[in-house]
Amino acid sequence: MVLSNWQTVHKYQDILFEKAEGIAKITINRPEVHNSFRPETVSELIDAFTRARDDAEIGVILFTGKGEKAFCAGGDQRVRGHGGYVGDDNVPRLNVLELQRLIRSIPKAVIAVVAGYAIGGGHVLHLVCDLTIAADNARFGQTGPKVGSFDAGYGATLLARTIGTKKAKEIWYLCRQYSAQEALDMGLVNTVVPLDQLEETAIQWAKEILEKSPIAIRFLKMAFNADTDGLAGLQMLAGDATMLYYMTEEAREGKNAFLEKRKPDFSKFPRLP
Ligand code: S0N
Repeated sequence: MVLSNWQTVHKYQDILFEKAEGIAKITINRPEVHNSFRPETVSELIDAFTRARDDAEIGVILFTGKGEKAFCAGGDQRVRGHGGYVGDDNVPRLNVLELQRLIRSIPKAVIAVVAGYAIGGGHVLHLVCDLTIAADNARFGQTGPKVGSFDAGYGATLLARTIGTKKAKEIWYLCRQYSAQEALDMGLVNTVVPLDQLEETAIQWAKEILEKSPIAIRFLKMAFNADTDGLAGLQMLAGDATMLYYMTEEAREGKNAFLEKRKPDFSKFPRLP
């Protein structure tokens, strides 16, 4: 099923942000450079993902690239300067790291929808998404050591967690490209579909997730983060536990007692095993 009722949520220069039926679609719209990102692209992505996170109507986010040739070819090498990628403000930065953290911390499923190249920093962007649906023309790989860069954060460590350390080292040390089928075989993507079925498959997966309990999905995602992200991951999981606690009578008793200037009575709440 392809949705025909996508509505533009917000207009940007480098990206598209649409939504329909509980699904957000965020698209890098720079096909002329294989959807590589400059600092402004990343700032817009951060803004769109933040809006999608805060929109209670949205339960699943699809992240994709315009056209069939590339999901994203990483940082725009034309603006790589001394110490980072240089935007209109002339400040070098690596703000894509902030975007990686944001995608992981959004308590909703984020699905990378990959046609063509997912290379360099673009490969890391699909990696940090919860799921990846690949078209049969997708190509995966890292280029860092070949082009004078590296992502030793999630780019290396989460890759090792995902496909194993030996394979992750091969990908980074040799800078080869891998087909969609090879990516599937190594557990780097969830499924491979014909290119012309990419979007409809993504929507089908999104709709299946939307039928599930949002709090269950939220806690599962945060538990996966807690496993990989140490105290920062635990903080996200704990934050969600607090959110749930605020919804209980027991937590409300504490707040109400304070506001009513009385001693809280927690005796009526069970101490379950
Ligand atoms: C993807 C490749 C293999 C495709 O090859 P193909 O099919 O032959 O197409 P091309 O003719 O090469 O490309 C089509 C047009 O697109 C332009 N283009 C492609 N990629 C980029 C890019 N990354 N930047 C700018 N332009 C790009 C081509 O130039 C061409 O345009 P025209 O026709 O006008 O010449 C091939 O394109 C390829 O190898 N691309 C480069 C891939 C790459 O090396 N990416 C950068 C890797 N590094 C990062 O992504 C950095 C990430 C990052 O920010 C970071 C984060 C954390 C820590 C560190 C870093 C860090 O700085 O590394």
